[in-house]
Amino acid sequence: MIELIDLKVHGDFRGSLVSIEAMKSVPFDIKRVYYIFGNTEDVKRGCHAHRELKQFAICVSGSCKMMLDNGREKRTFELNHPSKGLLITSLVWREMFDFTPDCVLLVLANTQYDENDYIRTYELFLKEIEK
Ligand code: T46
Repeated sequence: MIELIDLKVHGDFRGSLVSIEAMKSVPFDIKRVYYIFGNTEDVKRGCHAHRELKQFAICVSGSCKMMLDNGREKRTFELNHPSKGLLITSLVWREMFDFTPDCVLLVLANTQYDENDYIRTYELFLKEIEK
């Protein structure tokens, strides 16, 4: 499942606040949070899929693009506002690129880090989605 979700912004004269709650704003329990920043110009990240992992990605500063491929269809999303989150469930190939220098990509995940959950080649990804 891939879904771009608009998060509620609590704004007033002081500024804005976005809250993300497990099992409410995102349909999973949050076990891990990581963020990506300071990317080299023209770099591509990701280039893998996950067997089980569910994630929710938000660009809390700057912007980047994320190409998502479920083996049948490829879609590219631009994450360019802290109120937009991209829900990505298992077996989706992802590539991130066009990071602005100020980009901070925050990712919430439903499991702890597990290298065995990664599918690192596109050929293996296509085999696993056919199972
Ligand atoms: C994903 C995209 C959106 C850890 O030690 N713990 C962690 O929780 C993570 C995510 C990474 N690492 C280590 C593993 C590597 O030595 O950090 C290093 C860089 O990770 P990676 O090359 O996997 O980073 P990206 O940007 O290609 O991919 C990351 C996530 O790994 C991945 O789950 O979907 O962001």
